[in-house]
Amino acid sequence: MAAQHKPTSPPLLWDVFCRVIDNFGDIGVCWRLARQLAARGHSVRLWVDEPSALAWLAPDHADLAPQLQVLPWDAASTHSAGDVVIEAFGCEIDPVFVATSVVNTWTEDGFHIKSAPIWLNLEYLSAESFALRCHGLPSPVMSGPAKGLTKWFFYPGFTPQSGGLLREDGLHERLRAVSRNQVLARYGIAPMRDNEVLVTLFCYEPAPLAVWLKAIAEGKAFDGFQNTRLLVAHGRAAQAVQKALTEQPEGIFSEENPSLSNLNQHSLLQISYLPLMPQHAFDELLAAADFNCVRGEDSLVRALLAGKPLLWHIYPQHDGAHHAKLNAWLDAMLAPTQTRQAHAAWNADSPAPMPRIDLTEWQTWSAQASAAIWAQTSLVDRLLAFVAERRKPSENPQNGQKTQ
Ligand code: TRH
Repeated sequence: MAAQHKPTSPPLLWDVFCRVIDNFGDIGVCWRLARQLAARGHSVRLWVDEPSALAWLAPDHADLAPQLQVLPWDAASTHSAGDVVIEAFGCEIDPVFVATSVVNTWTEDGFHIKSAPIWLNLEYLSAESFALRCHGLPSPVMSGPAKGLTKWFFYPGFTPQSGGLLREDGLHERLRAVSRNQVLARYGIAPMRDNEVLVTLFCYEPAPLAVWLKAIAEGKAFDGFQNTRLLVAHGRAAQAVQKALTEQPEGIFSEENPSLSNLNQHSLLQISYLPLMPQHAFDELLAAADFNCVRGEDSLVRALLAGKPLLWHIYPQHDGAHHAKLNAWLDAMLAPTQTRQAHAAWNADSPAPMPRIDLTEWQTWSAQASAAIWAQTSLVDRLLAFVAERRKPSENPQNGQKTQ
């Protein structure tokens, strides 16, 4: 576990802007970031266009005000920027918000920028080489009300050269204290039986889902385990499972097991559908399980931190760019062959058989991948250091820059 860092800068006012495109990842990441900054003593304004998911994802969010305030995106037009402005995932804010906080100074040859907010674009998580190349690069603003200012690219990532991963202080201890049967009891689920594997499912619509459910129901999915307890996350994952149970692709069922529609009576596979839960409960669920199917961005990070075997359903992009992103991640994580094969099948565009999973080998890999992440500093540690560096007068290219 990496040493806990003390704040490297005095408390600052941070503006985090979040546009919810779809799913829960945009607000999920922004909320974790805002919360972790506030926990380090900073003041944070989270400007969000669609905050409804916070009601279940962070039911205590209102209790954290005034240090952490959740504000409507449009209300930013009546405010000016604090010390640091973060545009999450290139969400394009009105540059006037930043420009009105610029302090100019006059010399004989005109106005110069004396101080300005540090302006960052927090990018999507990727292990691809472009992300490492672009991490920390400046992007000068060439026109408009913010002309003369600089935006900085901040790329999260899996290596010490990247922007790191979000991880709050105290998480390691909290995850280690998780009791599996207590977690199950929260959702009214019976304790685990012997020789039963606990699997969580948070995914989009994986092409081999029906085939894999059949393999699980036949006790063929996990080496050495006959029985599976499957906990399905609310929303798209639950809909995908229900669809797989009712609309089967032809030819995948044998005569003895013609349909999956009565699976809950089947002794080898028990399915439970979970409610939407707060992020801290979601993290604990991942720590309690034997095998976590996660998706998108934030749940992938959480599964890595939990250190349990994980299978990633990457956010599918129309141009197929997600395949290169997936492979870059598998390379970065030094994934063994069976893990690569399973990820290739799980993320394929059409149904492909999933390999039988050797949980012992998979656990060895996951534990190593997790340890490599835990040995590094967190995203917030690196962000604070990055901002402190940019706030040094000599390091900030916009300081002293001539304005119109
Ligand atoms: O919801 P996602 O599919 O989000 C995705 C990704 O972020 C993707 O990169 C982005 O482009 C797309 O949205 C728009 O998966 P992700 O990233 O894992 O986010 C899920 C969040 O929801 C995460 O913070 C965990 C949280 N969560 C809970 O807290 N409780 C729950 O019950 C569930 C199901 C999720």
